[in-house]
Amino acid sequence: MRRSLAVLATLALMFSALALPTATGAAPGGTGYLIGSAAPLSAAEVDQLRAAGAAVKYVYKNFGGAAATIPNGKVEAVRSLPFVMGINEDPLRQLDSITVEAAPSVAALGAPLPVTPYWLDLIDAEKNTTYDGTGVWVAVLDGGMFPKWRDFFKPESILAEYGRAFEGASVIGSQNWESGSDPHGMAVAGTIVGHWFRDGVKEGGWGEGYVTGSAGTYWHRGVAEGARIIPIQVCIPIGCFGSAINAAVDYVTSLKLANPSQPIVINESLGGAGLDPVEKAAIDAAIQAGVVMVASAGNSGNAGMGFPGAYEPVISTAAGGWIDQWTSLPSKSWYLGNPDESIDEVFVADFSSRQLPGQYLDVTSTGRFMLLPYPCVNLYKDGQVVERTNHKMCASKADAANPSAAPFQYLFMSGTSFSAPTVAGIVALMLDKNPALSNADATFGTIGNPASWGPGSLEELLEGSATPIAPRQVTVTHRTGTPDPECWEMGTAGCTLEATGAGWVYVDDALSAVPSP
Ligand SMILES: [Ca+2]
Ligand SMILES: [Ca+2]
Repeated sequence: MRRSLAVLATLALMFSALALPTATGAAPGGTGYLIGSAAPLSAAEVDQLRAAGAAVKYVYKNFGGAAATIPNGKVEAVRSLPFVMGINEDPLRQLDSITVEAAPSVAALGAPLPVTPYWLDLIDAEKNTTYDGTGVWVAVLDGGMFPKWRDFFKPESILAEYGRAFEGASVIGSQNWESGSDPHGMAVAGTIVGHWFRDGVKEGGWGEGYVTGSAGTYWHRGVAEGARIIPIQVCIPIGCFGSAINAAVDYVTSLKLANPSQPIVINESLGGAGLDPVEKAAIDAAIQAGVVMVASAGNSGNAGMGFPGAYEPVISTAAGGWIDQWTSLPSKSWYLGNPDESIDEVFVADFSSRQLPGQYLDVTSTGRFMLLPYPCVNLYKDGQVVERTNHKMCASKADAANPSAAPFQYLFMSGTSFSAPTVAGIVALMLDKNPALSNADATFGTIGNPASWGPGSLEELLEGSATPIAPRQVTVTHRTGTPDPECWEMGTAGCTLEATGAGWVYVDDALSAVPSP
């Protein structure tokens, strides 16, 4: 099954800037499928799949199932094999960012930003000076990174030796995580471990002026700067195939089983409709092995959540922001503003997916207008593309030596794509305090009965620490300066659905909830 075409159209526009490292496309004469089985397949069973006509791409190691391209006339032969429990088209997930807001490449070391970005203040990151995620690995299943990722990240933040790329069952060609499909994965990683930020109008995209007030290269903090990112590419410009995501989850599960005392988090800032049986088997194996999985709720508002976020053993994240966003237009200085220490400073974004029956929305965190690495995409101003950068090179930043490189390196990003890594970062802090925490004790139930699913103990600690967000209607400011009405969980039409889960996650409260080991 294929996912939302409307989202695909947007992504096609966004991602047209980006050259794939190799040609990709559907395999001739076949469609990608996920093939379910009760247990990991034996070599003899894989041989039977091949004899039945399946071009097997992945045989999953830690749970039952395989991914393959199968010609239309052979599907029934594969389905009828005695060990095959089910067969479904490879589901296509989409990244949960929404269109971009350009801000000001990065080079040498810089000073820290003069003050904390608002969104870290909004989650009370400043109240924790004890834990930074040291010792925790966060696998970012996303679009990979651009070759110049070292311009943005401290080298020790990225576990390059564990970086991998997995492509969908029906995709021809091989990917390389360092030649990623889009900058989304870098923005997600930057949320967690921080990034270098070069504040300058030349590279700053839309509008004039500086975020900081003066040009320069600054260190832009992340939620868990001691954590280390495992960059894993599972997405290509049209989306993220379930077969590739499952292969990545299987890979991370193997890492965990080989290093049982190593705390590992998976972040999936992506989603789509439905939960495939092989996907559930992959997630269950990972979580039972002690990997903590965090996912975006989705950006579909009242249309409801995406999976895997809606599956209860996964920690799902809604997105909110700061009520004072963009109030200092045309200056971007609001970004370094100082929110009051109150839950009333928070609003819930209208795009953030609401919880529908059979879905589990857990917590809310920042996912609105976060300044993150996002080079080489089309840029928007007031809703319109103002400059296409798809003729520009993405391999290096724009300077005198690289005049044809795309000048725009940072964007104000929004989406549950960024509330998920905010929470993944907070989970990394919790695991820094107590590496034994996990959701391995979650209730996994059966796929067709969401009532049979239950959260694990780490999720319960996180939710128990969250601060409820009262139903409310507020008018905030959009980046264009126009009023932006927002409402959630009220009687008002369009605002009735569950939007916040257990509430807003504060770093200090989440850490206080963690028992010492
Ligand atoms: Ca604060
Ligand atoms: Ca959950």
